[in-house]
Amino acid sequence: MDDSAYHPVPLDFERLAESEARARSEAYTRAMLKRRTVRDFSTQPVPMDLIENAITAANSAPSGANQQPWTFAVITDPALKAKIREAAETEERENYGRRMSDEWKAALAHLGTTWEKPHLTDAPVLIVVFAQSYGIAVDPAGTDTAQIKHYYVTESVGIAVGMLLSALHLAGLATLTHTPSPMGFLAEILHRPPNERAFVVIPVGYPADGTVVPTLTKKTLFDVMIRYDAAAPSGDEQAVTG
Ligand code: IYR
Repeated sequence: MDDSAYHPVPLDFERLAESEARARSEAYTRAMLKRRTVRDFSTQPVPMDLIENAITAANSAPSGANQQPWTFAVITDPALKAKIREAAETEERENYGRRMSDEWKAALAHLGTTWEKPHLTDAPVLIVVFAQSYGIAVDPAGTDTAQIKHYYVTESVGIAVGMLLSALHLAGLATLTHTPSPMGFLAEILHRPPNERAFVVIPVGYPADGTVVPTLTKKTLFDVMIRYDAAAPSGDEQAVTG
């Protein structure tokens, strides 16, 4: 290890009383269980500081080698939103009409999605998250650039997007995680550099009046969590079996 690069500082950590930890944990879980993906947005604008705060939270996400390989493009310009909608719908018309298998369309049927994407123009804000496949270093004179290898880009950006969705939800905003496919048009329309590829489009705003959402259930904790505890001492009446 190159020790000259390692300059640790004391951890700023607040150990919570268990009761406080439990209260916060339950409040967070309760709030997150109310998150729903929304597809019908009001055109009402949202305060930009809420968007900035959420992106600041997302930008604190852990990432491979702390390279933070992401860019959050925040679009409020109606003309740009219209361009994105048109390009997304062109791709999605192909997807729903030809490219998606019957099996895929059957898997989506309960969500009620179609090729039409009015949320791309109705939502007051679109956040397009770009993943930086590699970094670009510019020399001090600003004349030369070099490519910097990035690590665990997909994992890092996925974690940051999860934190972004959580932060936006807790700020009282509705979101949609939209992945038009292919997404190449986004880098083009938004003039992103060659190291960036679109990862997801997130319309953000308030639900339109009368918004409905699909009936969905989530897997239970017992479906998704497997415990590996040490076996209880033999003869212990309290042994956990399930
Ligand atoms: N990208 C398309 C189709 C789609 C695919 C999945 I997997 C979804 O969970 C939802 C939609 C669209 O946005 O309509």
